[in-house]
Amino acid sequence: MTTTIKDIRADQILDSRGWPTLQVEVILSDGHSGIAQIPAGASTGSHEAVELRDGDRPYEGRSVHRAQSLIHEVIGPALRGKDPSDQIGIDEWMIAQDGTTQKSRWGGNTILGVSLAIAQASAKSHNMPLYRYWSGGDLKGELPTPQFNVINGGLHADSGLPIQEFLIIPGGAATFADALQMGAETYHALKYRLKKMGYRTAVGDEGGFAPEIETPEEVFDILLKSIEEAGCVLGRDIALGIDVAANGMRRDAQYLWQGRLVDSQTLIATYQSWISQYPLVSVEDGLAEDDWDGWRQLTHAIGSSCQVVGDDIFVTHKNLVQRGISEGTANAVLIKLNQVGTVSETLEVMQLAQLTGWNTVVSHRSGETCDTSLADLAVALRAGQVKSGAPQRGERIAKYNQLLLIEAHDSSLPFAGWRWRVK
Ligand code: 2PG
Ligand code: MG
Repeated sequence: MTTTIKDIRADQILDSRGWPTLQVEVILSDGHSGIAQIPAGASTGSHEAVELRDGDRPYEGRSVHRAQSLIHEVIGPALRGKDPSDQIGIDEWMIAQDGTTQKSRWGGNTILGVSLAIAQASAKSHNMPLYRYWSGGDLKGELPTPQFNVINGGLHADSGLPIQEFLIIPGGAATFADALQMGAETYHALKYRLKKMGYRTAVGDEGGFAPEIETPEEVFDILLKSIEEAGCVLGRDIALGIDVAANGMRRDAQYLWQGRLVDSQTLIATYQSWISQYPLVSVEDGLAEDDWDGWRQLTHAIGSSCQVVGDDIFVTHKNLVQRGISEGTANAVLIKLNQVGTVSETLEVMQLAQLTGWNTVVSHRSGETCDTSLADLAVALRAGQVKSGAPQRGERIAKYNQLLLIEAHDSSLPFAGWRWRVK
């Protein structure tokens, strides 16, 4: 007897920032079920799938009871009896029923909740871990290199630092477990160093420290020392990355950078000078989402020695990534399931980027849950890299622990290591 969807249940839970979000559970006729919990961003791209929130209820209008009712009254009943392994068919049906370009009628959170819970349930029904189900049942996965966000600024902390994320990337590790150890030991060394220097060690939304350090250069210097203090060799074991999240600094055609208005060229020159001074190998959202010409110049200027990652500019959307590929806008794309709003569209974008030779970085959101699907996604699609905050805070660690356990239980999977040239 073929397995079918028997019921779909939605609940309102809280995310890591204490705001409401959705949990969706799909129950199958064979008794298996799958659960998805949906994250939320703070520094969002304007073309992301729109979240459906109540607007006029408690939690400052952020409740998701409308999404919950939609699932109970419309989506669940319509999908009852459908084959859960038909991910594409079900996702396409929801996209068509929503009928808007940014999923604003049903909500990207509603649609992703159903889409992801269906994948979880179907994997269970196939008696496979999710990463194996998503890789088509064979063993072609790979453990990703983590990017740990150890210093938070921008919209994720009130440190005053203009850059949202300072990342350490242990691409020289031999295994994911080694990479996690290097990341965690550096994180601890960083904490002792910050304390010794008189900075506070309170953390931001993604678990990175949020000290009131004046300039990015001082942060780089502190990071380099902490990496050495943790016994790692710079450039060989660990290199640096940043997520500037430049949308937040955009002022008309310029950028507000350390108290003054500057143009794209100034920022590009700044990144170039950092690359020549520090082992900086990845720059995410160095410019704003509407600055396509600037992005092309940025990639031309630094793309041969540095990973140029597009997040807000591409929002995990096929058309925008396609445009980026044709125009030479970047050489890597950040992948967030809830930016586009379905599993099948996310898989399609990853495959498109990889076919072109772009790097892919599977990412969490600043508002998270303990859902670990993104770890499985990174393994299954051989993303090469994953970004899930600091090695601290339960909702961030849940993803890293999932990767640790996948590696421990499946010794056939290789570790990605560096995916680009490191100077
Ligand atoms: C980013 C993400 C995750 P947010 O900009 O890359 O770190 O932040 O979820 O706030 O968009
Ligand atoms: Mg980003």
